[in-house]
Amino acid sequence: MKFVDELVISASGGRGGNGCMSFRREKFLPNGGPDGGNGGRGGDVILRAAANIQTLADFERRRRFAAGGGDHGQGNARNGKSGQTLVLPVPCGTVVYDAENGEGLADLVEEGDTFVAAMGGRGGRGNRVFASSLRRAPRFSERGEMGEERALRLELRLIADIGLIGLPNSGKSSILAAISNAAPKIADYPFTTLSPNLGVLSTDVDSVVLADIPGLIEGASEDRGLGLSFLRHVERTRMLLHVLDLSSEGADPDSIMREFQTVRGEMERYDPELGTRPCVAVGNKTDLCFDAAGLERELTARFGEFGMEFVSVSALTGDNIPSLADRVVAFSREHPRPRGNVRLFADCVTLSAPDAPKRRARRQVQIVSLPDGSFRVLHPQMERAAERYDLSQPENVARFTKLLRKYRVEELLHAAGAVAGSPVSIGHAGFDFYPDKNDGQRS
Ligand SMILES: Nc1nc2c(ncn2[C@@H]2O[C@H](COP(=O)(O)OP(=O)(O)OP(=O)(O)O)[C@@H](O)[C@H]2O)c(=O)[nH]1
Ligand SMILES: [Mg+2]
Repeated sequence: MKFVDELVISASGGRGGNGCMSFRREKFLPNGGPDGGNGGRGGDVILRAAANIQTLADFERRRRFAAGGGDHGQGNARNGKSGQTLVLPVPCGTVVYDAENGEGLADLVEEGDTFVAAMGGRGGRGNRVFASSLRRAPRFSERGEMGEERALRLELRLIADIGLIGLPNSGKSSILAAISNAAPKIADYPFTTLSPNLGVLSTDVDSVVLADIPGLIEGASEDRGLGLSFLRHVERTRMLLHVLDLSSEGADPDSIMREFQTVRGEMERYDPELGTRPCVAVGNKTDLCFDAAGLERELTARFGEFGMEFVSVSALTGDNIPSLADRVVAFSREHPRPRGNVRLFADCVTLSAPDAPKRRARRQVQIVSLPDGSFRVLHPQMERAAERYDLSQPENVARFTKLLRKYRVEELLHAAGAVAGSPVSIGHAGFDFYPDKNDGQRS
């Protein structure tokens, strides 16, 4: 399957169902009480990390996702059903950003990690709820809220313990195949690997995940070859295996060290932190070497000067592969993956925690005067109210007016220069400003 590791999707939560205005009507009960039910909550769009997915390719075909709307409330006190939640599986290691401002929102690392991409709207309340001893026959109900709408940028950063890096054709994929369960494509030309491969090396007790990425060449930081972007998939590893071809023509310790420095330089240009990551140099293709033992001795000494270990293997014959595998497993055991704090952003939520609307904070009303002489009232609560209150019902107009008074919108509009007849908008609702009557009147 095609490997895709970055894209933008849009998610919209379902609309809440409308509350119902209705009164009980029965044969011998002509003036029954209010019995309009509540609208159902709109469904959420949810991203959930799944271990069996390796790429974001599924999102290439479809990028817009909408959860189901809530059903409307009905008479006879019947509440509407909640809208269907839409769960979108993503690979482990998916980082979620707000596509508009670039803010990091969530990092879905472990299987089952969940993020609410777009919350469904609340259902409107039916008139039954508004009945009280003073108001026996409320003739109004609320409309459902719109669901949240968001554009999200998804970026995959694979989660692996060990990363394989090196020049093209050095044998990274061959080593991955030799020590793990992976069966990547292997061929004797550069850039055989075009997208990362993951492999699992299992032991009796634990398992180690290795990531093999496309080869790096000199100038990768100027986008030569396949560039450096695949390095993001080894950023989260805890150790690197730097694979070196010991058999290339004229290979001697000097040229091998130069090759090592080239790849390392490119990598550090991408992220200097990768240069400090524990790293084992792996000389490959010993079967083709004339004096493998001599080369090994010399390179062990040279890498030793850097404080690095050197291991030589042949991925083809399997020579010394078991000891490389042991080395990898031992490292992984000594440096277990930190749980919990590996996430880039902490606020992943799980579905089991009820996601109470978090948008309750009271904010100040802001009035914006527009060039066409109209005014816009900015205030989350009032905008939502304008959406909820079905203003074709006169009692709702009265309730809304009360809210305008509470927030002293009339005074604020005055101060902003509104005069009688100035058009005013709040959310989707439009009014003309008539300060002397009530606070505003629906146009
Ligand atoms: N003789 C010999 N050939 C090897 C050995 N390891 C790999 N090869 C060969 O070297 C070639 C390149 O191997 P790959 O594993 O595809 O190399 P790679 O580093 O993944 O290459 P890219 O994906 O292009 O970066 C293939 O033809 C392999 O069969 C080895 O130990 N001995
Ligand atoms: Mg390869």
